[in-house]
Amino acid sequence: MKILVTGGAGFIGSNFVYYLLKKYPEYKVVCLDMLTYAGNLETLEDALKNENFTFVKGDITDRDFVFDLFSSEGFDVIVNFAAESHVDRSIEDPGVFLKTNILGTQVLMDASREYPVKRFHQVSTDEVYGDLPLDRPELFFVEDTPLHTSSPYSASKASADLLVLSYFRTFKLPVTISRCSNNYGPYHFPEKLIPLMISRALKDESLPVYGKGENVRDWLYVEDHCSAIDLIIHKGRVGEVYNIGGHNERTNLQVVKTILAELGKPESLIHYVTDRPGHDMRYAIDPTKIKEELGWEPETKFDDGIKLTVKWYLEHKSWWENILNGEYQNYFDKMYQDR
Ligand code: NAD
Ligand code: TDX
Repeated sequence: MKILVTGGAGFIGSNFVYYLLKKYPEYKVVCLDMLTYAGNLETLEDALKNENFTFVKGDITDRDFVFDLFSSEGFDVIVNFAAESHVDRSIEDPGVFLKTNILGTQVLMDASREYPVKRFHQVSTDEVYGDLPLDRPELFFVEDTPLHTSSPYSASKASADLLVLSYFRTFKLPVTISRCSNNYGPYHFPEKLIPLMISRALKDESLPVYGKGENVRDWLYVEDHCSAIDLIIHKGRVGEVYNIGGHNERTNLQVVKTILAELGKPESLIHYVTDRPGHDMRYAIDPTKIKEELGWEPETKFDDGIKLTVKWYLEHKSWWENILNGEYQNYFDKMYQDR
């Protein structure tokens, strides 16, 4: 079995690469990643020592390059993680989100038709469903909840989902889609809430909480996302969408306070800043379908996962400090200086 993991130098893709190499020592894994600001080859240092792993630097929107790669490698399965993934950046500059997330997906699917694959799996997000109100805790996203996006990021992911389903219906491309809730864990880029708060709290810097901090996210430890995708690509039904989430809803303020308690830092570091435009209120996944059809169960509860994550960031300071010393710093100043 030869699997192409696009975006494998990013947060979830790299965790998936390690998951595959460990669980299936006989599989060949190829990672295609352009190494944007969010891609970090250092993350794949250990994978690069494995003879079943190959890294290829390239852009999923580069049709000639992608077709040549598919022609020479002959992939069985494609798992498309490659994307622009940060909502705040999509509000600053939507163009690259549309290019990578929509057109990049099209190029990968066209190549999958030309050089047939057994499965094309699209890694999507719960953000395609929009948000839920805070005062209706009984509501959850199910697979046929209407798409109702808020940000250019989520609109680009929803567009890609529609395109993927159209390739199933029109061209019979054997696709699956997963829509997962917020992930956290090792190698999470420190512009996203949890690693941003850990890395800043460790330096006693202020922690920018948007609005009142009452928005709710449904957190899933990244390894549980990997095990769900593993099940879907091996046992999922083609043409189907699977929601992934573990019922770990927390307000942003609860998350930040948990991190501060774990690090023994004071809550006075919390600093309320202007809200994100169009900020989604609540995400909450109903994972019944993947549980009943494929027997998926998440293993890590939030209270344990956040401890593991804080420990990982404490033990891997050089990984995130290298990022913070680079281009990311300019980005942080631009986003937060007038906030
Ligand atoms: P990330 O930003 O950490 O990583 C994205 C990776 O894609 C990077 O390595 C980057 O270099 C690569 N990439 C970007 N543009 C590319 C291009 N044109 N060609 C090749 N590679 C390119 O993202 P992540 O958080 O790991 O998310 C991975 C996927 O999972 C995304 O599709 C995202 O929409 C989805 N998702 C993320 C979450 C979450 O909580 N982070 C939740 C649900 C779904
Ligand atoms: O500095 C911050 N302060 C803050 O209050 C940041 C970066 C975020 N927030 C809030 C905004 C959100 O309510 O925390 C919450 C989480 O924010 P992000 O980490 O930016 O994640 P989110 O917008 O929820 O999107 C994430 O989950 C779904 C991923 O980035 C997406 O790629 C995924 O599809």
